[in-house]
Amino acid sequence: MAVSQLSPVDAASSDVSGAPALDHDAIIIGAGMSGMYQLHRLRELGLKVRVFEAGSGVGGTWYWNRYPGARFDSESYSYGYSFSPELLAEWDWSEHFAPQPETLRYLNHVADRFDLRRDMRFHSRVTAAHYDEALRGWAVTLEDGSRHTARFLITAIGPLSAPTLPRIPGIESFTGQSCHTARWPHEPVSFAGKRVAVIGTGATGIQTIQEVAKTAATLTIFQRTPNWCAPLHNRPISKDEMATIRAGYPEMFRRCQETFSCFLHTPDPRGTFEVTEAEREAFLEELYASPGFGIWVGNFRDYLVDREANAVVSDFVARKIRQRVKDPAVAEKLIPTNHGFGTRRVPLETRYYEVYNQPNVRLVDLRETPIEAITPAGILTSAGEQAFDMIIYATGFDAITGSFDRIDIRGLDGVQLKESWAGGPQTFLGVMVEGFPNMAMLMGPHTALGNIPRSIEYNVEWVTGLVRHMRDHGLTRADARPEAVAAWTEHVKSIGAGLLSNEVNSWFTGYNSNVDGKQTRIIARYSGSAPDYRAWCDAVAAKGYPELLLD
Ligand code: NA7
Repeated sequence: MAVSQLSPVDAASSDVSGAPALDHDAIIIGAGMSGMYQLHRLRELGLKVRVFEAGSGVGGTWYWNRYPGARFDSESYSYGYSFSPELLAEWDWSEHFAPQPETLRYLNHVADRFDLRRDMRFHSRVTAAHYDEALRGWAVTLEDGSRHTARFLITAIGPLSAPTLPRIPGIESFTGQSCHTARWPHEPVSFAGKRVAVIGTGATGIQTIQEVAKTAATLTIFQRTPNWCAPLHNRPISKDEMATIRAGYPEMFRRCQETFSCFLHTPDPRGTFEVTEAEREAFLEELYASPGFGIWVGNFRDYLVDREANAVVSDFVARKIRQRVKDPAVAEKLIPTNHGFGTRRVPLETRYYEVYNQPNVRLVDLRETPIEAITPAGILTSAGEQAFDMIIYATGFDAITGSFDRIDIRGLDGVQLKESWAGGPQTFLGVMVEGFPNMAMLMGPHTALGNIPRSIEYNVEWVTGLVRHMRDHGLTRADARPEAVAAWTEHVKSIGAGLLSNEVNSWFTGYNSNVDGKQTRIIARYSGSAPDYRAWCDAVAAKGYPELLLD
């Protein structure tokens, strides 16, 4: 079927039914990993697609997060696209956990290879997207005021793309250099001879700190809440090893489809107390010595729901921190006390704890001495002022719903998405929202995140399948039925019941101390298994989408 039968993009002013013409079949917001792949798939269907991207290039997360030390915490080869055998055949990863510049190169290579840029517009931040029933489509407004219409609106805006600065008085007054990690300059930044402050000790802060500590004259780390970190154990990939990895791709991607969160690691079938103490200790030692997320997502099957089991794992990691940090008082400050291991995203590190043994590094515990202000010269805590040449804000994101909140998205009757999600997101499969016809979310709230590229590919395939179904049946409007949204939202809630991570303030639970209205925890993610998630979605498609109102 030709494009014009799906939507009247070729018509001068109106289609055969008299409806006003649309500029595009689909508008995708964002040229990160999900937007790139969605563009590719929809173009294969013959659709006219436009991607709007705020940045100057492709890559999304890997475009924006160029801070020092940024890299994969998942095995590189499991974190690329799997859809193209040619792409898999031609791309070599240089490290088991690739650094950001390599990943950005990879995504640029993908954009070149599939000629994606010709349908992308950069420097084009979307400020508003309004559904228009007369169009049976969306009108998208850019920062420059221009307006663009399409049948489908596909958000590929990322769960971690709306950076948040701390709400500290005087933040604008600082006269040195300062930067949020997700807005890092494109030019190289030198720390040599500089007095550097880092605020924030999440996964980003940890990667930044271990890098900056190598060259800064002094590095002062402002920590509000310590996180449980574990060793990354990165190493280069030799040519021979890459050949072996390549030969094993089909098997590896099959494994990713079977594991709980699509990672190469998956929970150990044993319960924490089903083994002897010696076996437990040996297993934890093995995990601590192994690369990647194994210690987090490949640990005993019950430790993320059973408090006692969790305490055992936490105690093991606490002992490691005490062994690695020479000053016992500093070690205690680095050991979390308000949440157990694995209940927040576990930052992976390379000699992070050893940084605190360096003479040029100092830890400031904000629970003891809170920041009172940023001053022109530096940072004022309750213990006094310290001068800096540079302040790095590794203070995280308004996660999962934040990127939606920053666009004025309105559905039927002008209802604003932000308003309708004020009490927490309500979705169908994390993809559709009732009252927002023809809008599909990639990596939206209530989807299975896990190994994100794997989840992206599945999400994109599902959305592509829906668009294909509509094209094949001459349908121009899809909305989620309210009962389907209620049932899915309830399912997401019930599946998260009992998870210790849902009792903790973190981006997993949509908590952000720096954003108004985000100081309550919500169920933001689908926390069941990825195979279960796919089974739900596949069943919907196989039945012909009865949960959607299609016409
Ligand atoms: P995170 O994990 O949300 O970490 C943000 C850090 O910044 C965390 O340590 C926060 O402490 C700290 N923070 C935030 N606001 C403040 C203020 N106002 N004062 C002091 N400290 C503050 O974000 P990341 O960028 O590290 O990681 C996000 C994800 O990106 C990561 O999990 C990966 O999946 C990739 P808090 O814990 O709130 O006390």
